Amino acid sequence: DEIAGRHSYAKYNDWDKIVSWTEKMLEKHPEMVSRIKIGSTVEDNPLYVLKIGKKDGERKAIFMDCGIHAREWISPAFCQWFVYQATKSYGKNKIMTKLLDRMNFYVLPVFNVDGYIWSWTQDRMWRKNRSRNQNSTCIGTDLNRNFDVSWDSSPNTNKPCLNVYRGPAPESEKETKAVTNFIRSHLNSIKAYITFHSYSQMLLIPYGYTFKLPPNHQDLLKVARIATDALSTRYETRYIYGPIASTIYKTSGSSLDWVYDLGIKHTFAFELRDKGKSGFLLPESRIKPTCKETMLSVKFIAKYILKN
Ligand code: ING
Ligand code: ZN
Repeated sequence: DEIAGRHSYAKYNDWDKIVSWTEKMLEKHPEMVSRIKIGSTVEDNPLYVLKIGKKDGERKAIFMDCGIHAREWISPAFCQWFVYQATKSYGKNKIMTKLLDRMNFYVLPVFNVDGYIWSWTQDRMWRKNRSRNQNSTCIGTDLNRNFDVSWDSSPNTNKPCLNVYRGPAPESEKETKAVTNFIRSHLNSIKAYITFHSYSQMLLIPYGYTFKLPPNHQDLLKVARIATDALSTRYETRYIYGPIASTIYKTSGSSLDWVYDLGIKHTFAFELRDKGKSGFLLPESRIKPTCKETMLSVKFIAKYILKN
């Protein structure tokens, strides 16, 4: 409405604006966009995945999620930008046309909806979801420690008051369950998984729960190298890349490791801008540049997936 202002790709948009934006995308591109409700949150908000691409027949697909952590606002901004650019450049940009003719993108623009709302209304630095914990007044589970992969193996994730609390059990959270059910039921088509975080300027590959390297490490490393090279061509933004454990820190129960061990052998996590100057409070003036350079990287990964 007038007072609250309109959706903008150059601004951070609250949850209500993102929901109406999904509706606008459906109306604008009915032949290319569909919206799938994959579940709901603790506070009964819908979890929407946008499916982008041709609707007939089964195609290779890439699953992307944004906003698993509430305060990382640049991440949902990128998912919105991706859907906008992809649909807008279909039939105009050769590469995007080819990608959308031959594959589908499943885009979850906000994974942690309740947390995202909380970061807008109560606590800008909120990270976790908003579920109640037994025997504790502290709220929330870190959804990126809640996946059923080496769950609870790092000792610092077992207390409800911690920012990286793993939850009471693997997939205990409705948000995690919705995503894992969706990915499990689309295992035939999903060939790659990309998850977007901020901040640090990194492109991460498996594993986080171990220093061991996966069998296709060399391939993943090569893709990450070329993808970060592509990203830097636009504004010379420097990204480092490598396995989660040795590049950022050891983690257990992350979505990336879980998807990888499920059998989807191309999984990537972006830590978007910046390197700490503004951190989670990345100014709105940086949204478009960040999205534009990241798009180059994601397009490269998609081309690679299509070929291989
Ligand atoms: N960083 C991520 C975190 O969950 C990460 C790093 C990404 C770990 C992907 C495992 C997998 O801690 C932030 N900033 O959230
Ligand atoms: Zn994060």
